Amino acid sequence: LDSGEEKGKAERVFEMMDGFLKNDPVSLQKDILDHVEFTVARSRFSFDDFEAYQGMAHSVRDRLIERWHDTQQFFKKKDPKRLYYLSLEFLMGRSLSNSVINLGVRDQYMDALNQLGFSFEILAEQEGDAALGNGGLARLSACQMDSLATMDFPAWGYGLRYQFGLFRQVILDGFQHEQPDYWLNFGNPWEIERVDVSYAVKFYGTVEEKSLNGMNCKVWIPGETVEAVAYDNPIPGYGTRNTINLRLWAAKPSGQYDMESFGTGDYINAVIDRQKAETISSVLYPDDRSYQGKELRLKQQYFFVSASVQDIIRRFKDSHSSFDEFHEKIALQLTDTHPSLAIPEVIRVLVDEEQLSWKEACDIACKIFSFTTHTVVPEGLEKIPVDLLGSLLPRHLQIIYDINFSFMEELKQRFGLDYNRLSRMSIVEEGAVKNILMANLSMVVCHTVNGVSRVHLDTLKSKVFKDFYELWPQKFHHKTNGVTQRRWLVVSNPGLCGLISKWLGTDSWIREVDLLLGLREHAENEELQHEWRMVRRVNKIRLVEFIETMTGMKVSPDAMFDVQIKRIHEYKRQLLNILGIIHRYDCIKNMKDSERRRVVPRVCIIGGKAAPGYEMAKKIIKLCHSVGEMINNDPDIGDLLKLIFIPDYNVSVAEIVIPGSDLSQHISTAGHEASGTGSMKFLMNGCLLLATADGSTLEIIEEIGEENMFICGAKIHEVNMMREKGETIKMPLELARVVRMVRVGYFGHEEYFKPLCDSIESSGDFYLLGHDFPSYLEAQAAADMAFVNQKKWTKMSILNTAGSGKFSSDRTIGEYAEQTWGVEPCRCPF
Ligand code: T68
Repeated sequence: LDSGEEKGKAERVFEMMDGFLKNDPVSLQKDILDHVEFTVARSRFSFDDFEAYQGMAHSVRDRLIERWHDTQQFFKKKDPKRLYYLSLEFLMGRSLSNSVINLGVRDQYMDALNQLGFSFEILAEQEGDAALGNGGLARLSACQMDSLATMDFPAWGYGLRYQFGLFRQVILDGFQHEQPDYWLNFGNPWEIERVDVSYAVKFYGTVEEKSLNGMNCKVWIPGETVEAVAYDNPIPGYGTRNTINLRLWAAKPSGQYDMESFGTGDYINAVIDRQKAETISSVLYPDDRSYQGKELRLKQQYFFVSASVQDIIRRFKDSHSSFDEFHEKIALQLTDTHPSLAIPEVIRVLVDEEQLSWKEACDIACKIFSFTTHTVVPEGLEKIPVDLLGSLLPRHLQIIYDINFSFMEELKQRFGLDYNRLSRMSIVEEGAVKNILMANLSMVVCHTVNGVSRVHLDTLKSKVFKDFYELWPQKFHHKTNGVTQRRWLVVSNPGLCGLISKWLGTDSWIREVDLLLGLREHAENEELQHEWRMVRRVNKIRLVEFIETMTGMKVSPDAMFDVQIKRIHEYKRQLLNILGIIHRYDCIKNMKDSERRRVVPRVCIIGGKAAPGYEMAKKIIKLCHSVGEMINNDPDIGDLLKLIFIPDYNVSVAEIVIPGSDLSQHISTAGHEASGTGSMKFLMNGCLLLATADGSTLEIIEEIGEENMFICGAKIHEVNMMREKGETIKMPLELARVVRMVRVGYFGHEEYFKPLCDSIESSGDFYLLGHDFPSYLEAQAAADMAFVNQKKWTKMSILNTAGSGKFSSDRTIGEYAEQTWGVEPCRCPF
C-alpha cells in the first residue's frame, strides 16, 4: 500500500469499517439484538440471560475480529521479527469481561445492557471457563499472551484445542471425583474455526533413503495422517488496537483418501476408524508434574508442534524466497519441554523438505529456539521411551540421534573421555528402558534456557542442569514470572481498581504498573485506609455469598479470611495448613471463656484439584472435609473457626476468592516451588502473605519487606543441609498431638488417613512438616496479632498492592522480548 492511491483506498476501507462497528450504546444494542436474532436464533423480543450473553459475546467478537484483522495486516506489511509462543496448555478462564475492558468498551456495553434490562455482571457469569491447562504454567501462558498483546509485540500463541479441558472436580462425601469438562457444548464465541487453515500431520511408518539430484535424502513414508484444523482466538491488548492470535489446533480425520481401507468394502468401519483421529485433541492430561511416557500424550505433543511449525514456515515463505533471514524473523519459545519436538521437526522440514544442509538447518534451530523450564526436581523432566518415539516418529528419532552424536563429539573434544559426564549429559538415557531426555535435547539446541525466578535459576545451575551450566554458562538466565494486572485487578476487583486510580489520579497504572508505587505515600492516610477497608469488605461479602452458594455454609465477613488455593500437592503442604487448623481448633476447645474472647475469628478456605491418580493428594482433600465437618458443626466453636473447601477451583473461582481474602498461604517446602504466581495475584489485591522463603516469595520479600509479610519455615540451604545429613528432627509436641488425633480416628477414616500420618512420622518427613510446624504456628500467631490492629493491617495491605508492580507479566515479557527473543513492539495505528 505504498502508492498514494492505494493508501487512500485503505483509509476509505478503515473509515467504512469504523462506520460499520460503532461503539455507542445504541449501536451496541442493535448489534446485540441482531446477534440474538440471527446468530443465536432467538426472538429479539424474548430471550434469557444466557441468550443475551451469547448475543453480547458475538457482538464483542465482531469487534475483536475487526482489530485482529487490522493487526495481522499490519504485521504482514511491516514484517517484523515475530515471536511464536508454543505451549501445550493455556488457562484462559472467561473472556467476556476481559475483552470489553481491553477493547475499552465496558462502560458502553453496561449502558447498552442496562437499557435492554440486563445486568452486565449477570451476563458475564453465564460464561464457562476455558480450562485448557492444569495450573501455574498454563495460567502463566494466558497472562503472558495478555502482556504480549498489550505491549504490541508481534506474537502468536500456539496450542491444542482440547475438546475436554481440565476435569471438573465434584466432591461426594468429602472425596474428589472427576467429571469431563464439556466446555464446548454450548458453543464458543471466542474462537474462529478456520477450515481453510489445516495441515496434514504424519505418524508412524518408515524412513527410506532416496537419491535426489545426486544427493542422498531421507524420505519419511507415514503410516497414518491426521488433519490439524486451526481455531483462532483473538487476544486483545489493553489501550492499543493490537489484537494478537492464539491459534489452537484440533484433530480431524485426514482428507487424504486411504484407498485401501475404503476400497475393501468395509465402508462403515473405515469411516469409524478415521474418526478416531479426533481423539488426539480430545482430552487434556490432568497431571501437572509427572510424565508417564504415554503414546497419546506424545501424539498430542507432535501433532500440535508439527501443525505449528508448518504454519510458521508457510507464513515465512509467503514473503521470503530463501531461508537466509529465517532466524532474523522468527523466535520460537518453548513453554517447558512439552513442545520440544519442535526442534527435530524444524530440522526435518528444513533438511528433508526444503533441502537445506544438515549444518544450515542446525544453525537455524540453534538461533531460533529458547526454552523456559518450570520445574525444580529432576524427576519432573520429560523422558520419552526410545521405542515409543521410534515407532511414532521414526525420522525424528534419527535426527535426535544425529544431534546427540555431534554433541557427544563436542563434549569429548572439550572434556576428553569422561564417560560419566557423557552419560549424564547425553540426550539418550541408557538403561533397561532407553529414553530420550527432552530437557537435554532442549538444553543442547536452544540458545537460552530461562528459569522462572531467581532462586529457580540457582537450582538449575547448581543441581538440575549443573553439567550444562559448566559447559554453557551464558545460556542460563531467569525471568521472574508475573501476572497480568488487567485480569487480576481490573477485571476481578473493579472496586479496588477504581480506588487506586482515584488516589493515583490516573488509570495509567493499568499499562504502566510501576505507578502503583505512588500508593506508598498514602499508605497511612486515614481516608484512603477507610475506603480501602470498605472496598475489601464489599469483596468479602461477595465471597461470603459465593461460599454459601457453593457449599451451603454461612460465614461471617468479620472473620479473617485465610486462603490457600492451588493444585493439591504434598510439596505445597496443604497438609501443614490443615494440621495447623486442627491445632487451632484443639487450642480453642481447651480455652477458658476469657481467653476465647481474644481469639481472632478465622474462615480458613482451601481449594484445588488433585491429579486423578495422585492418592496422597486425594487423601488431603478428604482430610480437609472431615476436619471441616467436625469444626463447622461444633456449636462450642461457632464463628471462631470455620474450614471451607471450595470445590472445582478454577480461574473464575480465583477471581472471586482472591479479592475477598485477607491472608493467603504459600507454604511449599523451600526449594520445591519454581516460582509460584498465585502469591502475586493476592499481593496485587492487597492480601497479606504467609509464606515460606521459596520461589518468587524471596523476590516478593525484597519488594515488600519482610515486616509486611509472615515468613516461616526452613530456608532452602537449611532444607538442603538437613536432607544431605539425613537429619531426623524430633517431632514437635504440638504436631505429634494433632497427627495423633488424625491417627486415632478423631476425624474418622483412620485407615484411609494412615499414609498421611506415616508420611510425617515414619517415612522420613520428606516435606519437613515437623521442622516447619513451630515457625508456621508463630507466623499464624503474628498474623492474628496484626489483624487485631486494623490500621496496621490496612497499611500493610496498601503497601502490598503498591509494591506488586515487579510481579506484572508486562515486566516479564519486556525482559523476554529484549534479552531472549529480540523482538520489538509493532503497534498497529488506531
Ligand atoms: C508451575 N508448573 C510451577 N507445571 O510449579 C510453578 N507440568 O512454581 C510456576 O510458578 C509455574 O509453573 C509457572 O512458571 C506447572 O504448572 C505444569 O502445569 C505441568 C503440566 C504438565 C506437565 C508438567
